[in-house]
Amino acid sequence: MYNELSHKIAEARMGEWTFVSKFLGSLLGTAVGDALGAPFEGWYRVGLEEIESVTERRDILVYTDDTHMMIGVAESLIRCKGFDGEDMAQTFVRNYELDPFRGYGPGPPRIFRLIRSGEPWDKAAQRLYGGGSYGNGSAMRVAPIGVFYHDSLDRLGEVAYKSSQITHAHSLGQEGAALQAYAIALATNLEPSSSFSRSDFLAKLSTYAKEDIYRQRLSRVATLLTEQDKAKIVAELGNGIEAFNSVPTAIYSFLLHHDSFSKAVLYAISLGGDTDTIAAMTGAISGAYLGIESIPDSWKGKLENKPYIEELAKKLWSLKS
Ligand code: AR6
Ligand code: MG
Repeated sequence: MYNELSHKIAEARMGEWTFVSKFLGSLLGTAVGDALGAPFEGWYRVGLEEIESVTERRDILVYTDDTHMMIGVAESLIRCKGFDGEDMAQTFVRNYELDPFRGYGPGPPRIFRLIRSGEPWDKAAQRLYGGGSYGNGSAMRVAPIGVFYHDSLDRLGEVAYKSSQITHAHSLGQEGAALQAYAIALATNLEPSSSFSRSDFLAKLSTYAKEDIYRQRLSRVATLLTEQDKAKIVAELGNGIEAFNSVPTAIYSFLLHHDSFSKAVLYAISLGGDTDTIAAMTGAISGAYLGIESIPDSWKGKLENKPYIEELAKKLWSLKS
């Protein structure tokens, strides 16, 4: 299978290679952003030199639950050749049980136990936080859905909501996942060498958003693109663990530095707070736009489990071609 895949990729025409590169960029972009941001989770703000020196001193860039769950999303999409809620839920449970110490938020392990004891995959998450979680846990893992459904935006929305339903049933958690997936799909569809209109990008996302808090934050993203003061960015867009306090911030970080993967991801981390997740989501959008070549070799080369994540991205792509 893998040889066949390598052959197919080698034969891909120029235009197709761009898509392979974007699938790789978004999945590895998630993992690199997550691993780079992880040491700074909970910091108030982070200096750029600090991030670079800590990263240089590390031999392996170890990822956290963000990437661990993103891998589960990709595995299930590949196995089922598209979304299957039951399979994705069981994949999350299996992966968690094999490797539980990845820094999971408090909610998902409780849901995995409910599912393990027979609770249906689309019901278990409603039992948490009186109506479901609005944490960013379903948005942080959504890159495989964003790239896989980039050519079918209605289906993308439906799948993003359902995939969120497994662990994050609150409408704000679900919409956070759908907006992040939609931003990745839009970035996948853009030609990286040509300039694009940031206001068009935001207008498309705003039309897609139904919840007031997302519409309001997305409208602030446009005006804040000229703002230098990081305290103001955090005050207006957030840097927290809630989806509405982090998805707009990731979209902002991407748009602010749309021509550079490293600048976008370093900026996201510099804002402090939920650094691994905001950087993972920024990396997913930036990698989907700029492709795998935009991620510095010094980061890619040290990423834990890189060959496996690459294999998943290539398999996802090959299902589309
Ligand atoms: N009401 C009040 N607080 C809530 C609600 C709610 N409806 N929903 C979420 N929270 P959780 P995650 C708060 O547990 O989203 C890792 O570090 C509550 O404080 O569903 O998977 C990753 O790197 C809850 O504990 O987990 C991410 O940063 C918190 O949001 C993060 O965890 C997280 O929601 C992902 O966490
Ligand atoms: Mg986090």
